[in-house]
Amino acid sequence: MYNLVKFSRITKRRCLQTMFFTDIQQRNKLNGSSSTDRVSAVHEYTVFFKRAGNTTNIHTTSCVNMTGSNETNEKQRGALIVLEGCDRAGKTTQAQKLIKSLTDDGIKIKFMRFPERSTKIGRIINQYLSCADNLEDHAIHLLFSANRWELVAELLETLKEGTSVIIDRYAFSGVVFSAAKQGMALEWCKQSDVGLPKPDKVLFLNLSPEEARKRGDFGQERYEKEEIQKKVHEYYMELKDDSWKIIDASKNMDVVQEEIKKECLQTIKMTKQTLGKLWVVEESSE
Ligand code: NYM
Ligand code: MG
Repeated sequence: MYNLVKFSRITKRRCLQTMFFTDIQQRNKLNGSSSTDRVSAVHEYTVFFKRAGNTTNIHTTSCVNMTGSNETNEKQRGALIVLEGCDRAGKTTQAQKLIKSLTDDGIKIKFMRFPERSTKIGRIINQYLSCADNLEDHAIHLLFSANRWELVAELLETLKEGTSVIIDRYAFSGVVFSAAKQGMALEWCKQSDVGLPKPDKVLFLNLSPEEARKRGDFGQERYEKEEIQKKVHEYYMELKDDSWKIIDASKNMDVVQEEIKKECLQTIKMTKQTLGKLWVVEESSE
């Protein structure tokens, strides 16, 4: 119960204190004794973690334990790999080839994509993207984010059972496409996705606007315009960190596929048991 908390140090502490407070109140009610105050709850909380020798650890984890503390026979979790890029970079084609090729090699793999248009929220997003409906910029941003959160349980379950997941677009798309709009700050756009499972690897299919233009006209969906794509590209570059690998998507399709597959295999091989949380700052001490 207490090993999954991975917010900021202060949020974690408050959250645990509240859990203790509720537990103690519940216990007192059952015992017929008087209700406790918050100070006593905080005291019990401190004593509990000191006794468990866990005071430092509880404040430093910024990850999800995928196995549970009592299991001796740990099952290796699957890797979480995300494909990102501007529209027309070839993500969907590459993802489909990749899934087939990894499955043929006997690797347990599942494909997911965002937006996932089949859910209730996804249907609203689809209406918005196809310009059949209009929504306020912040509101649609939060719906894109909600569409990821509604599938987190399924994602974690899949990883836990040892299947790797390849996702076509994730929170990075959520941030960059919204931030490209007037009055939408990048930092604000990140907030609703803070704490999502952090990908082990982000493969960014990089294609310049000039190369994208050579691939023919954009589609009819919202955002499929060169000026927007340029801004989207700039914001992507602001988001990238050490977990990103930039792949030159202008190369021949098979060459790109080979590079993507190599990165995936390496990521699957190197995957550690703990899974990070997106944009949660790691705390090193209390
Ligand atoms: N998009 C995608 C967003 O604006 N926010 C998001 O959170 C996500 C996941 O939807 N132009 C945009 C990027 C794309 C569009 O994506 C649909 P696709 O991969 O063409 O279905
Ligand atoms: Mg598209």
